[in-house]
Amino acid sequence: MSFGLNAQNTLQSEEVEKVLVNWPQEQHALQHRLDVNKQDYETFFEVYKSTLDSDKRAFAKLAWKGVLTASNVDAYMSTLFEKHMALLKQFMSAKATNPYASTQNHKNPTSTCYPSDSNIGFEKGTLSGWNAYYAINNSSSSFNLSAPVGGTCGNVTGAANDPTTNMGTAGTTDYQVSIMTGGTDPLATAIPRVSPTGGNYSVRVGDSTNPDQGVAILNQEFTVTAANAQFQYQYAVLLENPIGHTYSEQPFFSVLFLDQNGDTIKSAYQFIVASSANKAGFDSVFYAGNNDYAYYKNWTSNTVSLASYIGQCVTVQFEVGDCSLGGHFGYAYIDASVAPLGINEVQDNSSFSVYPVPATNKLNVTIADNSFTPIQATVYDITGRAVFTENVNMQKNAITLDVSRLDNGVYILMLTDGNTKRQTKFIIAK
Ligand SMILES: [Ca+2]
Ligand SMILES: [Ca+2]
Repeated sequence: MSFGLNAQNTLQSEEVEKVLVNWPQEQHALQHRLDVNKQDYETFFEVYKSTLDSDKRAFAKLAWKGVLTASNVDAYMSTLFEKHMALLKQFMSAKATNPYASTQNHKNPTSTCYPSDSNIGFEKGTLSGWNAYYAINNSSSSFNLSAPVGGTCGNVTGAANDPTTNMGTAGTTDYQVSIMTGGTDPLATAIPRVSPTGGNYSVRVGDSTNPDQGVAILNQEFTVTAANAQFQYQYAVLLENPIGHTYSEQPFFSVLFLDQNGDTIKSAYQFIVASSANKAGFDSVFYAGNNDYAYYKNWTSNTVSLASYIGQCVTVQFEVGDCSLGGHFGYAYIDASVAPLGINEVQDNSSFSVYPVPATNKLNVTIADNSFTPIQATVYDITGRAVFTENVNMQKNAITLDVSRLDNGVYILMLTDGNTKRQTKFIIAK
């Protein structure tokens, strides 16, 4: 940013206007200087919007008062630019420590890997099948949660080792993780506490203002099968908006899927912080307790394909945290469901050629990729039921399966070499 000198040494109003109008472009220079991608930059801009806006107002004020002159404005803007650069660097550094970038650090001790999903939509009216934990948010310039305490919830409503908390309604006590049976959120009354498409029960994860720095974690570890390979979760979230907190210090909502090694499945990862009212899908509501606003998103649904993890014990984990500095809350309502591996979800592996189409008694698959030597085949019907599994022996880059026992229809063939699984569809017509 450079100002042309003018005779009076004061800034001309049109020059000030030009800077204000160009302010976003000035900010974009930051993005390019640090080579930050657009999505990260937009998140940065949302999270630090209050600081960036306030700096813009301060500039305008000083310019109009004549404090900024042609001789000092370039130095002022340069200092401001450096300040914003430092903020952006801090943001990118914090991002590098969140679970999206780091692996193996989010697996909590769970007692049971269920052979299939268990009470996944809470329709038993309990937390049976689920584990709940409580942790402290110690994040500062990077993400840091204390070691979570807790474990299986069993047939009771409430998280293990949860502190007693107050949740909106005077005189009531609640848990870090609680079954919801109806009603609306006490603060954002537009939010039903049970998902409109989630049956009779949902769950609330997190707390209001007490205790401070609380992080609630709810998870389930289960074996992915063709019958539950499409995992759908629904959430409605409320995150108070603290001014002047860094990215990693803010209340957050996070959904993680962990593979059998505890590594984050990155394609399914979601992390949301309270940021600005401009955040897509969010509305704001006044929170009298802190004389500020909370941002909320009403029930939203996401579907995650776990088709590549069939046979693995995966963990689905919801985490909702207060801010790390103290009094700002975060909590969410959550529900979940599963559906069979859908025929439409199956991406035919590009290295496979399947013939004949349709097949009658024999199915042949040639495999163009030399790095994949299948040792086992499993055939699923369209409901996700495994019809048969058998060992296969690849000869001349091809396998042949006896499919004479199958009725007419569309099927999914899953081949594994012991490490990876690949899939394709085939049709039987006799
Ligand atoms: Ca439900
Ligand atoms: Ca709290």
